[in-house]
Amino acid sequence: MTPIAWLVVALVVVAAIAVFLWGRRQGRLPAPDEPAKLPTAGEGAAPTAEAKKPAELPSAERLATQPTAEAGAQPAGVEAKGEGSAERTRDVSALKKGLAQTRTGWMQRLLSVFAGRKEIDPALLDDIEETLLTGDVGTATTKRFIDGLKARLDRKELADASKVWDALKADALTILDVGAPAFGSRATAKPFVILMVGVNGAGKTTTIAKLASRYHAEGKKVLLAAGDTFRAAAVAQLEMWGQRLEVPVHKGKENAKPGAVVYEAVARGVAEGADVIIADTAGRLQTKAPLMEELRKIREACGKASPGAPHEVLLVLDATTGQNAISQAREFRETLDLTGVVLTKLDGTAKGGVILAVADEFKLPVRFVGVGEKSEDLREFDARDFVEALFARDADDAN
Ligand SMILES: Nc1nc2c(ncn2[C@@H]2O[C@H](COP(=O)(O)OP(=O)(O)O)[C@@H](O)[C@H]2O)c(=O)[nH]1
Ligand SMILES: [Mg+2]
Repeated sequence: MTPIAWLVVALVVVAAIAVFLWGRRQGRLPAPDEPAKLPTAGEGAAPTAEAKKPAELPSAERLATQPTAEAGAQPAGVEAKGEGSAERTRDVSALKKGLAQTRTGWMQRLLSVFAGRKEIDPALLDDIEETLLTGDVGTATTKRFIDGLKARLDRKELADASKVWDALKADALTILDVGAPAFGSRATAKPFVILMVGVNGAGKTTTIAKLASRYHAEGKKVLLAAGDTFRAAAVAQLEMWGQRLEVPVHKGKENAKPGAVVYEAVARGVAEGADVIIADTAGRLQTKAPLMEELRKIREACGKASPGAPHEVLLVLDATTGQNAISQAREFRETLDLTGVVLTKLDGTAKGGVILAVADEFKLPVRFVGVGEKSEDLREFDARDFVEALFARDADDAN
């Protein structure tokens, strides 16, 4: 070859490498500011082009590959993201937006307890205690925070008020990181079966749609089970989402029992080679049958259709219901072997402290938090990101 031909070949190779690197960089860019909004039940059934396109979501693969956090070890996801990584910064700032009400409401109030205080006077702990209680943290968890502060004071570990703030933040992280195996650590099962439970209006169906959208965008074969058979509207709502997300929904014949519908759905998923099956359930029954009994049957039906299923049983709790969420968790946990909690509508509360109470009282891992109605507003829970976002002060934002 002539020198000119060599030069042309070299230029082509350099250009190809540049295009490849540019493409990879594009793939890593954050989702656009205004991504597709998930359809709501009231929006009519006609699928729109916008809704058909799955919203850009963080990788569901990450759910399955996160390292298992052992009790007392670093919170899940720390190794996956790395200290100060761009991904962590992005997650924290998105969470801050979602937690805006809590941050400007309850957390601002907590921060104001410290304003102008350098010394630690006896009234400081009283003020902190009162503020924690107003944020839905609950009496037991508030006591745990205050006892922790007192013990540090006795050990003379807290030189000034700012150290008290840091101690609260550290204790919040300890409470939220319950040391459970990462979500999806059993996602190697095929099909991976998720059972969604919770009272009516908590956000089960919306969360299912958000999760389905996430897995679908990852190229996973998803099947939804319409296990909330007691309200025709509930089945219709799930079907509408299925249409919009282009994900099949298995529904039963009229008057079919929810256990039977979920059994059929899981069996169908096995036969069709589905990767993920997400089952919706009722939150309240019009019949005399007790809800918990029905849910137990649904759970058993999953295992009959696919041994080992369900791999995750997620309790969906509405953060705006405060201490009610705690009594719901207590009730559901008595009957069902829950594997985690989804806390929805954190964007709709100025308190937000209930998340600490749930994690502390039940030692149940929070798997996802809902901070809005768009698909990317379902955020995979990371205790460190969450605490950073919650305890961020304006001064921290300047960093
Ligand atoms: N703002 C906000 N609304 C939510 C969130 N999650 C669910 N919702 C809304 O809560 C309402 C009830 O949700 P739905 O999924 O039907 O509850 P279900 O009865 O448990 O299935 C719907 O209007 C949802 O759009 C969230 O994270 N933030
Ligand atoms: Mg529903």
